[in-house]
Amino acid sequence: MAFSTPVVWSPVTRRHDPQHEVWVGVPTLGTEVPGRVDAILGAMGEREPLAAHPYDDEILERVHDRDYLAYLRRAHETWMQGPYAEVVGQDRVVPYFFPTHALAQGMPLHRPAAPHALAGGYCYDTMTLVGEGTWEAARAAVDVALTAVEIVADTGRSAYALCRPPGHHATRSGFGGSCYLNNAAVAAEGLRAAGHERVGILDLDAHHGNGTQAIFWGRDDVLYASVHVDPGAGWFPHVLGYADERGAGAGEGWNRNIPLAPGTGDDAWTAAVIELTTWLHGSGCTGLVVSLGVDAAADDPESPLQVTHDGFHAAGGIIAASLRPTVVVQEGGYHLDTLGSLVDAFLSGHEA
Ligand code: SP5
Ligand code: ZN
Repeated sequence: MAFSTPVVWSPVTRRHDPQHEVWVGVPTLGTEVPGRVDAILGAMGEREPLAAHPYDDEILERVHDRDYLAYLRRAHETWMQGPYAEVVGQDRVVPYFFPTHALAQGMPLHRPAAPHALAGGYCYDTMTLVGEGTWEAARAAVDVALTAVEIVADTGRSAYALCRPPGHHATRSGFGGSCYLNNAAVAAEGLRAAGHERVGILDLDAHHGNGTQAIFWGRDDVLYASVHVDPGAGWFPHVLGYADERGAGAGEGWNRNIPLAPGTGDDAWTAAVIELTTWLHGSGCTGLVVSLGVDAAADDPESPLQVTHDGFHAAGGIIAASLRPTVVVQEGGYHLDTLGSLVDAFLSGHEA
């Protein structure tokens, strides 16, 4: 092994324990569990684990609206002032009312007074519950990402941010898809602040990173490129992630999506990784953030893609050969038995 990637983590990320995801109206067992942290740490071998340092909100506020951050920081406390735990046994924030365009029809809406109505203005699905330690864990994951950025800026070599909860579905002002704060977007802004004028984000998670795409949609200084399962085949995030989404305004042409059919395996997936990496490199990016979800793996319960350990190993190598330094940020990946070895496969390919 030529190089051993530093692994940045925080024990505070274990404090988010959503227990359930409400899917089609029914509480199902949560998939984005605290044990994911330990499954990954346990597979890191000789790599050095480093505890995250605390950072202020300066970079975080470049990514998320202040109003959103203020809401999320207090969301669980506010919820617990309502009667929900007592009346129905619900001690986690779950929206039930969504002020969509179909409701508003262009009229100005008032801010809802009730916490159970307020939640739907920020959370766009019913699967992303906010509990006691959610804010602390999500905020710690941001520190994990920023510490990895600092290592990359100091050493010029790659670092791995073991972020949890994941982030790529979080928009400037909203959460969903098990994501609250967009760690990869924060890492990209961190690289910009460290002097990289143009940064690429390569999203390998099985699901399209609609939040990251939204954050940089109108910008030409952070490019977003994603390979994922085709939302048009019925997969989350359903309404975004199509190939015709190319950005707008200054961002026009600086967003790329490659949706793949369910069942797609290593060959077509790694070909997409090559295409997107080549595009980011050719577009003048000098720093890279990889949104490393490993839920595209064949055995993952949340996606129908069929990528293997060899595929992730190859992706790590493709990226290392083309565009460095890289901040690797953990996103999804839900099969606890293989989660760690899939991350190890990517990092080993990146180090070779
Ligand atoms: C970061 C990430 O990978 N987020 C994935 C969000 C996709 N979730 C959609 C879940 C669809 C239904 N799954 C049923 C699970 C039952 N517990
Ligand atoms: Zn995913």
